[in-house]
Amino acid sequence: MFTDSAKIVIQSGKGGDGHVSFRRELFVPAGGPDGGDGGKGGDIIFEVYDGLNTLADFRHIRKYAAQNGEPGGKRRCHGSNGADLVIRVPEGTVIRDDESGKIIADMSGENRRMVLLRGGRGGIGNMHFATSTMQAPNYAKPGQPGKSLCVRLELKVIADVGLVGFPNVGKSTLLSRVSNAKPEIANYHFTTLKPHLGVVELGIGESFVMADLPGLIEGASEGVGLGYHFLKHVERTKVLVHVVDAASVEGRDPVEDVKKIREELGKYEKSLLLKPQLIAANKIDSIIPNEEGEDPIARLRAAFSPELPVYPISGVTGAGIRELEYALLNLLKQTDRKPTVFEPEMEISYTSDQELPYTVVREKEHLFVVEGPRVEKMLGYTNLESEKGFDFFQKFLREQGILKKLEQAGIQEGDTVRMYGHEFDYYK
Ligand SMILES: Nc1nc2c(ncn2[C@@H]2O[C@H](COP(=O)(O)OP(=O)(O)OP(=O)(O)O)[C@@H](O)[C@H]2O)c(=O)[nH]1
Ligand SMILES: [Mg+2]
Repeated sequence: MFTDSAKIVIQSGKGGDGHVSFRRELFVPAGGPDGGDGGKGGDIIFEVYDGLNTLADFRHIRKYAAQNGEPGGKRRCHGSNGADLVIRVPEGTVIRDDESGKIIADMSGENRRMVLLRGGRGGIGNMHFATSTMQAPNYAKPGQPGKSLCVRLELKVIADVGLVGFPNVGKSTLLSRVSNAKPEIANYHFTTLKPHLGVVELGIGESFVMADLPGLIEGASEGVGLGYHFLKHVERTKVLVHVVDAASVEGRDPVEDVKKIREELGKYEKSLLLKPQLIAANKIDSIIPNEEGEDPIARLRAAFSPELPVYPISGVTGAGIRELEYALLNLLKQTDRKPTVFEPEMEISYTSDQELPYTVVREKEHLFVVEGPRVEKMLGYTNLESEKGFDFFQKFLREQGILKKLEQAGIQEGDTVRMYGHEFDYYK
C-alpha cells in the first residue's frame, strides 16, 4: 500500500547530569570540587534521502529516540554526548506538529538536513560552583530534559505538471502515453488510488515530471471520497492539466466538469486557481457529433479560452499529444520550476533552563542550612533589612520550592535556617 502520511513520536536525548565530587589526593586535605559536566543529549535530525519515495517505513516503527547524554564523572570527567538520531525521509516530506497541525519543517528545496529536536544540554558539575563563600558546593546541575513530540509526516508529490479530472476521463492513459510511467488503466472509476509520476522527455534538457492523480469528485474539497487526500499533491505542481472526456463516453458534460473541478480546487485552496492551467480535451477519437452538430471542442473553447487554452487529444491514438507536450513545456518555461517550499508555522519551544541547584541540609536538631548559587546570588541582591526586600526573598524561596524542601526535611516553627551567614527563624 502506498503511504503518503505517517504519524510518529520523536524524542531527543536528555542531557547527562553534572557530577558532585571532591578532589582526593595524598597530602591535599580538603580537595576542591571536581565533579565533571554531563554530556549533551542526542538531537533528532531529519535528512532527505534520495533513494526514498514513500513514507512506508514509518508504518513499522513509530517511535524514534536519540540517545541520552552520560552523566559527568569524578576528576572533571565530561560525560559523553548522546548519539544523534538521523531520520531519513523522501524529499518533499512536510513535518507537522500533530496536535496543532502546524508546519514545523518542509524537507524540500534547500532544506535537506535539519535538527528538528535539540537534545538537552548536559548539566554542569560542581567544579563550576565553587565561590569565595562556598568552597565545597554539594550540588551540580541536572541535565536538561529531552523533548518528545508527536509529528505527522506528509509526502507531497513534487511534479511540474499535475493531471486533474473526474474518474475515468483518461488521466492515466495520457501519462502512460507521454512518459515511461506504467500506471494502471481500466474502464472503471478510481482505478488510480495513488499518485504516479512520469518523466516526459522532449529532448536534451527539455523534460518535465507529470503526476497522474486519483480522480476527483464533487465535494472532494470537503473530504467526500478519496480526493481530499490528494488535493494536497496538486499544491506542489506548477501547471495543471484539466483532463476531460470530450466524447462524453459516460454522458458527462466536459464544460461542466472543468467548472466543477475548478470549484473544488478553489474551495480547497484559492491559490490553486492561480496556477497556469490548460484543458486536455481527451477521447477525441470517439467524438460522435450530435444532431445539432455541436462540437465539444468548440464549446470548451467558447467557455474557457483564452484563459484556459484547449488541446484536443486522444490518449489512445496519440492525436494532439505532441502539441500538448510542447504547450506544457512552454508554460513551464515561463514559470518558476522550483517546487513550492512551505514556510514553517511554528518553532519548537523547549522548557526553560533547569533552575540552578541547591541543597537543604539539617545540620542540627533545629538548624537547617540552605546552599546554592542562586540563593547566594539572591541574598546579595536583596536588601533584607527592608520589609519589601524580605517579602521578596520569601517569595523567591517559596517559588523555588525551597520552603517545601525545608518542610520535607522536617523543619518546625521557631527553627533556624542558615544561608550564607544569614540566619532566619522559620515561621509559617
Ligand atoms: N476512446 C478512448 N478511450 C480512452 C482514451 N483515454 C482513455 N480511455 C479509456 O478510458 C478508460 C479510463 O482510462 P484511465 O486512463 O484509467 O482513466 P483515469 O482518468 O486515469 O481514471 P481514474 O484513475 O479512475 O481516475 C479506459 O478504459 C481507457 O482505455 C481515449 O483517448 N480514447
Ligand atoms: Mg487513473
